Amino acid sequence: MNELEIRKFAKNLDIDLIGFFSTDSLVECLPHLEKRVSQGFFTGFEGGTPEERIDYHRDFPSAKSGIVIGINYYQEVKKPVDDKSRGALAAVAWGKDYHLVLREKMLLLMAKINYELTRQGKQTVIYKSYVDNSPLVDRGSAYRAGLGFFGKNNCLINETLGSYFFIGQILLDYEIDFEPVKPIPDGCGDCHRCLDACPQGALGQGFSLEPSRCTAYLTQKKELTDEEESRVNNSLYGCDLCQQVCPYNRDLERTKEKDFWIEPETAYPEIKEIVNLSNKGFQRKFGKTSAGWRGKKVLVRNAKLFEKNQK
Ligand code: B12
Repeated sequence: MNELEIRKFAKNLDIDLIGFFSTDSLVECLPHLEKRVSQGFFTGFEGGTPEERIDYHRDFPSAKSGIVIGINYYQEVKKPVDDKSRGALAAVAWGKDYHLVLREKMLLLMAKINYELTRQGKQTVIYKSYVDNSPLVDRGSAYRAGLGFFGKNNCLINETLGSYFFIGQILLDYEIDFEPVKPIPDGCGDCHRCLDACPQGALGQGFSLEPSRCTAYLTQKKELTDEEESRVNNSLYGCDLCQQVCPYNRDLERTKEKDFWIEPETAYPEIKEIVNLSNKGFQRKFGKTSAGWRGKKVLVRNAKLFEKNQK
């Protein structure tokens, strides 16, 4: 099967970006991964050593090629103007958990591919799909497949979708017929808006991220030092500051994925409501979002820090 056929299937499934990659080790990312380890800039969420992270065959020894998808999650949601004290959930946590949304897209895509192969009297393909749930470097695979370039804010940036897209990858026991692309070189030039916008300077000189200064990380970290507590800002979960100022994120189209659509009152919840969340209330409000994975305790802690940091 060739890439054109697969691209058509993807379009019918409202998959915004798709690319293909060889499963040779992701050596182009190795120096960057090693540098992060030597600087102590890892979060514990990544899993695996740099060598393990670039090896597609570690988890799937018979992998012969890969597909990577990108799903737009951009929408403009303004903070409600009222007399309530409200915190912010980053867009990563708006609507249904993206892990579930992307896994379903990949499942449907693979079902279509296998249906088509069966129709042609060919053998079906064995595969494994991943979204943020393995040591594999999702941005690295998407970069190799030409979905975007690495920005100074660390995000993978696409010329059309900016950086507000999630990444999912599929390893297949099958050789897809595709034309390898040349990865896109730097697109940031002299721009340093994201470096200036980060209140704690977590991005340094760019293409790097110091977790203990990154609000997105701190809102997910279980134990915080006093200094880290003061850096949580008004975020209840995640942080979008370094994306919001990026020129590639201007005038973007709203995501077609209705499961991500959200009301302003939900995107910017009342702090009082979070502080007083019951277990049931937490499950109802956050159980199906990506902000649910660290549990109620962390979210309530962030709401309390919001109150403390306001004083
Ligand atoms: C750990 C993690 C985090 C950590 C650390 C983030 C970081 N920058 O390292 C924390 C909790 C802070 C975090 C925050 C966010 N995350 Co996160 N995170 C991950 C995770 C699990 C691993 C990332 C990782 O390996 N980091 C370590 C560094 C070494 O790797 P990297 O960020 O991919 O960076 C590469 C570049 O720096 C690269 N590089 C730099 N320059 C150059 C130049 C060249 C030529 C090359 C080849 C490579 C290169 O080298 C690195 C290795 O490839 C991935 C899922 C996955 N399994 O891949 C999601 C992932 C990266 N996160 C994602 C998202 C959406 C976010 C947030 C926007 C969420 C939010 N609003 O809070 C923020 C963005 C923060 C930021 N500015 O990066 C998306 C990114 C989508 C995109 N378009 O870029 C991912 C891919 C999840 C997904 N499957 O969609 N995240």
